Amino acid sequence: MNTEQINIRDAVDGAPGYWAGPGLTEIEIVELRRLIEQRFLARIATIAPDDVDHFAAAGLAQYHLESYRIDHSSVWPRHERLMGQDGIDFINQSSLMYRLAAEFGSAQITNEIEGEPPEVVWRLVRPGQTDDVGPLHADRWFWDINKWPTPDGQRCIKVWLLVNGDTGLAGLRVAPGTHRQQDWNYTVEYRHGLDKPVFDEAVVDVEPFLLETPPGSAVVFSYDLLHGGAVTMGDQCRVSLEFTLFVPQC
Ligand SMILES: O=C(O)CCC(=O)C(=O)O
Ligand SMILES: [Fe+2]
Repeated sequence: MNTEQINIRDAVDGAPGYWAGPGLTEIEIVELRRLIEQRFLARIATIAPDDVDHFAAAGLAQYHLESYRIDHSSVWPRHERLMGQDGIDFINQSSLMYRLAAEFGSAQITNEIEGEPPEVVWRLVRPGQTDDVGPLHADRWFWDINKWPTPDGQRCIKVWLLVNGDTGLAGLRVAPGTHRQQDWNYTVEYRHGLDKPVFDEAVVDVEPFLLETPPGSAVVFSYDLLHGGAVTMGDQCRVSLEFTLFVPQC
């Protein structure tokens, strides 16, 4: 489904449940890559100071060739993949945020816990690593399970951005239209400090597909849409960014 022709709000609230298209300009994406790499190398410097040069030379795209030097899953829990204030300011001033605020009325980056400062999370998905992606889910499930509140008159939508990766070989899978059906069965499991939904996509009649997202692409989607990461194919890491927005209720 080509959603690029429709405006973002109509696609998210309409039949597809998502919009995919150009999100950031080339100049913006270069700057975003730099901001993420800075965070990435700062973390490496604290846990493997002698290896920083190897990781710096490989860069984010070739991180998988050096990741044997560290314990990937313990080094990169969610709280170690947060953008700093400079990254949040950058997103807030981006062309995409202006467009979203104009289309939805207002758009405010939030945290997954009300009252906390805004959060923007980046993600590294290495080629061929099935453990680097999670199962299909709707983001609303996390809020339902954890009883996170939404301010009166507001609702959540999600923004996902591709920073690096091979188009058609890496990125996000979506199941169009699934935001209209909200009675999915999932179980809850405590993992990485959080109650998380566990869903078996093999037992339901949905056909998620990988979106074609060149770097700089944005996917904006309903909090009820079933989606998930795709295992990275090709020979470079997928780097993406995601954040939740509070926007006015329809
Ligand atoms: O990028 C991924 O692998 C999953 C992203 C996701 O679930 C989200 O952005 O809500
Ligand atoms: Fe998600």
